Amino acid sequence: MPANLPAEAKHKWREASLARRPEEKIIKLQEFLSLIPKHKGTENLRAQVKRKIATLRREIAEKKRKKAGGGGPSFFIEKEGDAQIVILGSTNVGRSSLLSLLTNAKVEVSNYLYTTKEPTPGMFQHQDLQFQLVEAPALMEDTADGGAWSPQTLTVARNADGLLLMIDLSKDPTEQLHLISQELDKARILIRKPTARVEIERRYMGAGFKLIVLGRLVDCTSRNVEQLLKSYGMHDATVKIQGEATLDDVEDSIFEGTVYRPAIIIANKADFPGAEKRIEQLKPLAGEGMGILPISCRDKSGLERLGTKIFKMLNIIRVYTKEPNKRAPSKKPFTIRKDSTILDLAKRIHSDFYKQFSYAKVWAKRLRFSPQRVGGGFALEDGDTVEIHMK
Ligand SMILES: Nc1nc2c(ncn2[C@@H]2O[C@H](COP(=O)(O)OP(=O)(O)OP(=O)(O)O)[C@@H](O)[C@H]2O)c(=O)[nH]1
Ligand SMILES: [Mg+2]
Repeated sequence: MPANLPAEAKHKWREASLARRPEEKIIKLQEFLSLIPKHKGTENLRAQVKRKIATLRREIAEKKRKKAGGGGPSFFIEKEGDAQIVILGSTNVGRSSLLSLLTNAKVEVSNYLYTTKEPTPGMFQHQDLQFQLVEAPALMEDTADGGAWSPQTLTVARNADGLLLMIDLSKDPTEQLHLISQELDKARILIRKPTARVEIERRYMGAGFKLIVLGRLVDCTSRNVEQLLKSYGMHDATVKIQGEATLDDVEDSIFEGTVYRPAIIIANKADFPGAEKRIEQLKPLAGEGMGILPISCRDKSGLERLGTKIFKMLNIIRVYTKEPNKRAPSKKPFTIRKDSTILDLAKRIHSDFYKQFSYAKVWAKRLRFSPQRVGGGFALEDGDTVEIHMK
């Protein structure tokens, strides 16, 4: 709950957000940090600003290194395939073992602690989909606060499309899950769907302030939201609110704080005696909606279910497109958010398809006959084949 910053601090934040060069931004952020009153209510915000400064420092260091032509660990893993999934967990839980079983990545599996020191990607083929798995360096106490190789570990998690939270069943799972939750919490990465979503889009100077409330404001009025943003110097912005949002949620999003990443718990080393009891222990901790997949990298058990679990977690569907004059649909599917319509798909393919959309033909098992001629509002499902016709 960052609320009630002094005007001076808000002003400094504004300067920091306008700073272009990272070096300059760091200075402004440090000044901002010194102006935030120190109490429980600003704890998260202060941690977040410190992390931002640490990230910027890394970026500068990486740029310098690249300029000098040096190699070394990369901080950011370019997304490839249909989704990027980051494997998070304490050291020695078996992250490298999983990565090397499922992908061609060359990683070292060892009984030594902290073997993996940089984010390492590999491609995992699931049916006709490709999931890029990234092993993040081990999480440890206070990773979010800048210890050891952080914030690298949590930055890769933040950029991911989904997370695998890996637990070692040869040890007490409660502590392990607690550590992961705590560090994700500090890094403002939610693994449960938030009730509210606030998007703030800066607009060009003079464009004015626009508030779009698709959900509901809980403890404030539109006027309060406008005042809050203006107190941060944001006079030209579009604010979109979905779900039920409090004024704190809005303020939070000014700092680009919270992101939501879907997650599954991977309970590894299920071959250990007593593993079953520990899985039972995990269940209430994971809570509703969070899947737990017991696996053993040693016995190679449970792995066959991972692809489907990831696919479900991502909340996406596959749609195959066909050109009107071709017989076969594309081999490679489009992946698109569940509950998308034909028009959403058209938009994804090309803006022309969207603008000049006329009708579509759909081949689908659930239809009584295929192809069927449908309009733009037709709801897509996994496995549908679509042929779009333009005006
Ligand atoms: N019994 C058993 N041992 C496993 C299993 N999976 C991994 N191990 C062992 O656990 C140790 C650590 O495995 P890694 O895959 O290197 O672990 P990591 O999480 O990548 O660890 P760091 O990168 O060092 O932080 C190795 O000795 C593995 O052989 C499993 O399912 N069962
Ligand atoms: Mg490793």
